[in-house]
Amino acid sequence: MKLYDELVWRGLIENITDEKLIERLNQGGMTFYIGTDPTGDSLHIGHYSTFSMAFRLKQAGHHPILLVGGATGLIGDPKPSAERPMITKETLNYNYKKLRKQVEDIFGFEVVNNYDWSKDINFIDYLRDYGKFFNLNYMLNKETVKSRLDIGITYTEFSYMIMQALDFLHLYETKNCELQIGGSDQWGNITSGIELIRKKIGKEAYGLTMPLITKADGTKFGKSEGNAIWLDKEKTSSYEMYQFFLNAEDSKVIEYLKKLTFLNKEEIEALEKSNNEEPHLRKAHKALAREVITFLHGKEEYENAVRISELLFSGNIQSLTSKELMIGFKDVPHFDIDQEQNLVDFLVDHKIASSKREAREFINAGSITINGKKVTDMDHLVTIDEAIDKQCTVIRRGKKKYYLGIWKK
Ligand code: 485
Repeated sequence: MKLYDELVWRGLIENITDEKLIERLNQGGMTFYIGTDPTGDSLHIGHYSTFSMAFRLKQAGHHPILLVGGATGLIGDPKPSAERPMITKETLNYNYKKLRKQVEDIFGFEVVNNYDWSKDINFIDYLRDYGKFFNLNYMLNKETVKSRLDIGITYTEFSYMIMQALDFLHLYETKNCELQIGGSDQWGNITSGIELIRKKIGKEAYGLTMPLITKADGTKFGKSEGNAIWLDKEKTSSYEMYQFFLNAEDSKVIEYLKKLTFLNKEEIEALEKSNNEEPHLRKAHKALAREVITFLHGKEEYENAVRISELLFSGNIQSLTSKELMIGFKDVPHFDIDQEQNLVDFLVDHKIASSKREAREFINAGSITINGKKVTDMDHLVTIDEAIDKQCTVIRRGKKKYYLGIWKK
C-alpha cells in the first residue's frame, strides 16, 4: 500500500490543502513540521496520535521537525470556550526543556523553538513586514476566531495565527520545510502560513490535518477519571496506561489500533475479527496497550505493567514490591499506620469497618484479607513484620474493596 492510501485507511487524514501533496507524500524526502505549545511539562495521549503520525512520515522517508512554541505559548492559541490564562516565561522555559527531552527520547525528532526567531521582531517591523499580508476579513473568518467573537477575544490571542504563520515562513526559508501537519483544529493556522508564504515569497507550501481522536460519545479521548494520560511515566505509570487501554471502548478499539499503533493491515484485521467473535479475550485491547506502552516506555516497562495487573487481578499481592503496590493501588484509599494493633481496632480506626461489631462480622465471614491472605483469627495483630517490604499493608474487604496502609515508623 502506498503511504497516502495507508494514512487514509488508518483514518489519519482529515484534510489536505492540495491534491499535489499526495504524490509528494508517496515519494518521500519532504521536510515537514508539527508544532506544540509548552503549556504543560509533558505531552499527553492526545498529542501522541499526531506525533505518531509524524513518526510514520519519518519512517516513510520524510524529515520531521518539532517546533515547541516558546513564543506562541506566551500568547495562547484561541480555543472556542475562553481566553487562556497567561503562563510565565519561567514556566514556559521549564516546560520547553522537559518537552524537548521527551520528544528527543521517544521520537528522535529535531526540535526548534520559535522564541529564537520571534523574540527580536519589533512592533513596527511586525506590522509592516507581516501584518500587511493579513486581511482582516480573512482573519475574522477563521473558525477559531469566529467562534470567539460572541464571548470575546483579545488582540493578543487574535494575533496568534500571524505568529504561527510566521513560523511556517521562517522554517520554509531556513530549512526548506514545505509541509505543516496538525490536528483538525490547526487548519486555520496552517493555511494562514501557506498564504503568507505564497504572498511574501511566491512559493507553494502544503498543509495536512488529522481528525481529533474521540471516545464513542464524541468527547475527548485520553482522560481517566478526569486525569490526562501523560506520556511521562513519572506522571502516568505504565500500569495506569495499561489499565487505560484495556478499558478502551470495544466499539473504538480497532480505530485506536489503526491510529495509534504501527501494526499492519493484516494484523489489525485479525484483531478486529477477534474483537467481533471472541470479545471476552480482549486481544485487541491487549495489543493496543502492548504496542503503545512498548513504543513509549519500552518493553520492560510494558511487561512489568502486565505483571502488576495480573498479580493484582489474581490477588497475589505477596509477589509485588511495595513500590509496585503503590503504583497499582494509587487510586485506592490510603492511610498511615503508626502502631501495631489488633485487627478489630485496626479496621475500625481506619474506617474499613464502621463498628467493632461490623469488624468482627467481616472477620468471621472470611471477607478480610491482609496482604493477600485471608485472616479469620479475631485476635490477629496487625504488625510491621507482616507488612510488605516492612512498608505497606494491603487490606481487602469482600471481593473488591482495597485499602493501602503505609507504615510510618
Ligand atoms: O508554528 C507553530 C506554533 C505553535 C503551534 C503550532 C505551530 C501549536 C499549535 N497552535 C497548538 O496549539 N497545538 C496544540 C498543542 O500545542 O497542544 C495541539 C493541537 C493538536 C495537534 C497537537 O498540538 O491542538 O491538534 O496539532 C500536536
